Amino acid sequence: MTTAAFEWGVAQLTLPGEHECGDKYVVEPFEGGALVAVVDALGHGREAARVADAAVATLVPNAKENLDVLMQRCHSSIRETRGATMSLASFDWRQRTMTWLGVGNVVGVLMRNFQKTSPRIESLLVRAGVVGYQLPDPHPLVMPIEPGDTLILATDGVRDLFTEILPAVIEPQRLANRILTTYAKHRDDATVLVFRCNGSEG
Ligand SMILES: [Mn+2]
Repeated sequence: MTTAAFEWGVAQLTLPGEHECGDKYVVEPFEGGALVAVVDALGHGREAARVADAAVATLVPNAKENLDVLMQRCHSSIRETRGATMSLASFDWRQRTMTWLGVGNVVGVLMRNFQKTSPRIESLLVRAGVVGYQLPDPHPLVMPIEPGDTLILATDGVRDLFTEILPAVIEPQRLANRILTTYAKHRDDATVLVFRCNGSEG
């Protein structure tokens, strides 16, 4: 999907034998920015899907909120469940920033615009914990972004070696497909979300 401000794509695989995927994602634009998130509920199947849905239902209507607030609200809304790992990114087009917060093992990689010099690929720090069970002190990180910068989020059903095929200057949906095809582990649900900034709301 493409808008003036961004372009994105997602590729997912459900664990064979299961009817529902326990990985869920959010791309929710709001005035001046967008929230991007990937949630991986522990385990798989229908029960995992319900937990991930509950987190998404908390994120979407509150997309403009600060990430520490969002993480705390998700923690409350899925308490007493198996819990989830999740990574959140909030883009601010005017400030040209991305704020990042990850708890658990949803990997985040920021691939810098190809015109720029190294480092082109930055791995985003995630904090140990399980949302809904054990939430670490959330310390969102704010980083500057440029048009063309690309965020990649991947759950642990994807081998994190995928950075070896980056940077690839292809449209986000094709990059998501390529990463999933090459790096899916096939023993868990797997999700790759690719989100590229275009820089303005037009
Ligand atoms: Mn997983």
